[in-house]
Amino acid sequence: AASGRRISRASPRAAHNGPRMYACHKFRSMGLSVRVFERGSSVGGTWYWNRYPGARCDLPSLEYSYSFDEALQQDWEWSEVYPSQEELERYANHVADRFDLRRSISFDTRVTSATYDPDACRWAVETDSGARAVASHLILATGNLSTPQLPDIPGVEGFAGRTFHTGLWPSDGVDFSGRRVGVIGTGSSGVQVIPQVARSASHLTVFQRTANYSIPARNAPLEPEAQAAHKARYGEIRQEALVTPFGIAKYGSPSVSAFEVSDEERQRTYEACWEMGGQAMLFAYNDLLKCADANETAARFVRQRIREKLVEPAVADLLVPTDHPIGAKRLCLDTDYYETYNRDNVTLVCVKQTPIRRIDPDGLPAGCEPRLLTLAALSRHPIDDLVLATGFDAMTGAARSIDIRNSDGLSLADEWESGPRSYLGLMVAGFPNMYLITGPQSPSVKSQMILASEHHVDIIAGIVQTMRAEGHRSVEAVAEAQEEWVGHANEVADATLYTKASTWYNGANVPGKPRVFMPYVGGVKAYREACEDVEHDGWRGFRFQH
Ligand code: NA7
Repeated sequence: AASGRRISRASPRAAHNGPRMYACHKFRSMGLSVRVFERGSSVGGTWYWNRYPGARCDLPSLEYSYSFDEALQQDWEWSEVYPSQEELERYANHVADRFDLRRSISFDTRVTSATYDPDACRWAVETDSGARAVASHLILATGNLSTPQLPDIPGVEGFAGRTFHTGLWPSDGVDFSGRRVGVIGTGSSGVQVIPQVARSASHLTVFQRTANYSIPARNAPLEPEAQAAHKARYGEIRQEALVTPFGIAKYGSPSVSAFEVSDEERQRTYEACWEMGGQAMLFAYNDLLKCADANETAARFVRQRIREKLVEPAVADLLVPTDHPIGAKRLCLDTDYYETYNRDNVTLVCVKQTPIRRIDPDGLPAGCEPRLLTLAALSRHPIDDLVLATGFDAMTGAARSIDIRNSDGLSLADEWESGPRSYLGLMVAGFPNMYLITGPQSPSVKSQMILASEHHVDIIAGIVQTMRAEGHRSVEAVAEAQEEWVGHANEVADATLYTKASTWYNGANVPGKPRVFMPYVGGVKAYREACEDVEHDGWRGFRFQH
């Protein structure tokens, strides 16, 4: 049992490993010399760090996996419809071994700085282990949800008990038996960890700021016949995924508005989506994330279903989300989340109107006058262990934490001070030979991450091939092309309901972070077409130099 990782605002950065492993494989196969720096002690990235009980991907296993190697996708057998952290970590280790990737990876190594030398057209990279590297191409595969965010609550670092952030979970697990545990945060991580902790803790107190919509995941064993049928047409299904809005074949591309059908038909559709579980609800109609009235039809349905799960109406009043459109915050998938609040060892404390002002070392979150609502009519609870399910400095946190400087001495952190700007989420004007994987203004977190990462690695490989063939030493995004793309990405986002909630998509969860909507939400299909056009136009918007 872990004694608890010391959590501080300078805690290590986690990063998503998917793109780095494929990049390593791809670039080595092109005859390039590759060096990967990895903060963790092994592969897995997100699935190495987020090992809290209940951690599970909210996309189907057969889709959330590499497509680059047909033998790999045929050989690997998934055991469940939605992959657990443990299975994803095993998969990552399998891929690392199968493609002999470890020899190119320096583990336990954090990149501290990268400086561009314009004469040599090279990046000089330094790390906290003293290892250095010089590279013609620098790829920031630093992840979108890789910098754990501590809540902005005084005292959180001085808490005398054990503190755990879901995104930095101890590798040897945590035993909560007989402990009084507090969880802050009810996003995807909180919704997954809360039912698990409730089972072993003597008492669990959940501090909720914003009630979220959560849908039953309906995870189940993956039947061998279903897996075989999927694999028989794996290639086709991958292609189908690429022409859907979010790169997920399972949910298809809705073509009908919520108001093009009768009330009865819409109700039947929502019932079917609820029974199917997962993210299906958001893909029922094509205007659910564009039209507030359409969205409300789905939101109303889900609110009612949530209410039905709760024994105590007063608890339901707090858990039913009312202040944002469904899907504007990442839709959560759960197993027994709401049912957990029917347990008599669980207390829900709403801290929206009365935020936690301070955490005392002895574990009494002070300052809030909580409306304690519980079946057991419990009052305030001392806490032995604190679980922070408080999310991440998303999409830019990891890249901005590295001291990356271009030839003018300008840092990427300064360049992005008023919000990130990039060309296609792939390059930043003024930073030659430096590439992003699933960067801001690309579909990234609004798509299936593994396919999105492979797509970006393939594009970078195409750029590098062009440079080799034509004898170029540097490539850079053209500032005007970047501005045009950022303008388009903002326009697309403004036409949706995503901007109607405070989320990590728009930086609202990090005090002082500029409010810029970061992912591209024009859809995977449109994005891929835009990238293809750019390539067919001789890499329009990229400037190559000898
Ligand atoms: P999220 O979705 O950012 O959730 C963080 C949660 O922590 C959310 O409920 C926040 O409330 C809450 N929070 C943050 N700070 C505080 C304070 N000071 N007081 C109370 N509550 C607080 O992170 P997750 O790790 O759950 O999920 C991130 C993504 O990973 C997810 O979307 C999936 O894509 C996978 P808020 O909503 O801001 O009011």
